[in-house]
Amino acid sequence: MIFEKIHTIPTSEELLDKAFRKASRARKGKTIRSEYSRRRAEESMLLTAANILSDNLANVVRQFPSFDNIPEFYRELADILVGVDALRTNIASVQWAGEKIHEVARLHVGKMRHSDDSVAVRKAAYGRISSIVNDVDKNLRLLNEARNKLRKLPAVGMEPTIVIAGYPNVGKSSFVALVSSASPEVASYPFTTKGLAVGHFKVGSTRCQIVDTPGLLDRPLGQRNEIEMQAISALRHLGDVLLFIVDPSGTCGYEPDKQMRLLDEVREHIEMPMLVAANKVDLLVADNKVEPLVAANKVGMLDKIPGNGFDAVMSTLTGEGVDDVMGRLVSMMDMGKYDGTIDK
Ligand SMILES: Nc1nc2c(ncn2[C@@H]2O[C@H](COP(=O)(O)OP(=O)(O)OP(=O)(O)O)[C@@H](O)[C@H]2O)c(=O)[nH]1
Ligand SMILES: [Mg+2]
Repeated sequence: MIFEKIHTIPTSEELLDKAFRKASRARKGKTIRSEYSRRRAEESMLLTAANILSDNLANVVRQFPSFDNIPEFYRELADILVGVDALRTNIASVQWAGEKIHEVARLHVGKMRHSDDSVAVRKAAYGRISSIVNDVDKNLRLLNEARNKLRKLPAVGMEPTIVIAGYPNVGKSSFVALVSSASPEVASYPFTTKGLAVGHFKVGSTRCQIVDTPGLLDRPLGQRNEIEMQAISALRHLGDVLLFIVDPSGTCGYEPDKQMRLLDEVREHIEMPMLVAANKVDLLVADNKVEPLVAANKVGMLDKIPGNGFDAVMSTLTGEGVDDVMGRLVSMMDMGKYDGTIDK
């Protein structure tokens, strides 16, 4: 994954400590017999510190990929999570600091030649350099925060892909955990899943992926939070087919009507083959003591869904209907026969 390689970004204090410590060590080895040798020692101390600092700052800059050349999906996620423009500004400040340090060091080496107190000149240079580095401390910290968020993004491949969507708490992660190598957190509260997770399964010898997304609420794009936006981004860029899960029992905490409105909205904006599955039918069966399909009908939702209503009915608790849903998704991708193989 493109953001995985970014190392922890040091603070200005860490950078300065390291550079000045190394420079002092280099200085200690030198014997001072004359003013000339003192000046040479001070000069090399200053240049050592400046080189270490500018190398380290350049290294921070180099680690971030060029956001113009990365896949659209990752660029959009980076924008959602940290803001690509803000990231660029921070990177530019750090780059500027590295260049400025070189300039200050060169200037003071020149000054030393015309001064009879090379130690004082070196100290003045250290002061200027410290303040340049301290000035970008906030940028370095922001970049480190960005780095921590970006590196958590899953590696997404080019394999055939199923993306899951639905309201919070309807059983999306439960489904992914059943059919793939991923083991996302499952819990009885909304927005358990806060980012994207990718699991794998196999059809014949072909590796496929399934993307678990955070829950979406039925609300305008502008009101969506960072967590929801990740799901939208996955829907827009990743999937070959979309599994939309509905919880007609309402135990997810959201009325079926609201879930249906979200389904309409997704249909409107996402152009992808879609399968709509009603989950948690075990609850409906338990309540109404009827067969699952009849139970789904009883909720009176089939006629609210454009087209033919639910395409499938399942329970990710009992496992009932899950293979059927996967079988259909796989055939929608023209992949051959689904046999339930999980790819580790
Ligand atoms: N009775 C019943 N409960 C289920 C079923 N599937 C999931 N649950 C429960 O519903 C709750 C939510 O499940 P998750 O898989 O975490 O739901 P999610 O859609 O990933 O939720 P978010 O990540 O918060 O959007 C958990 O308490 C599950 O145990 C089901 O088929 N039947
Ligand atoms: Mg989840």
